[in-house]
Amino acid sequence: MAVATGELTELELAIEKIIDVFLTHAGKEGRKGTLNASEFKELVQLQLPNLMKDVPSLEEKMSELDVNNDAELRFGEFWRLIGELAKAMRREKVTKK
Ligand SMILES: [Ca+2]
Repeated sequence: MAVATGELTELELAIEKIIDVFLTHAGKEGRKGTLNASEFKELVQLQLPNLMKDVPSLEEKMSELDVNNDAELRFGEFWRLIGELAKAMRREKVTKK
């Protein structure tokens, strides 16, 4: 797949934003490319306070996402969360109509 050099579309920018947010938080401590528990917690508090306000335990959520059980979230693991939140958001939009 070609890496875009031209001006990014709205959707492309949205994807890029998700990656940027992940990398910013993942790079704060420990391994640069993965989120540890405290990085994950901070990312959720700062960037997902509305969509994740009903999640009872971030520790549980994180271990559910951490499929290889290394106590870190790789981008692929984090991406599952984005997928879940996107589905929930879409459902809400549809039912509100
Ligand atoms: Ca992991």
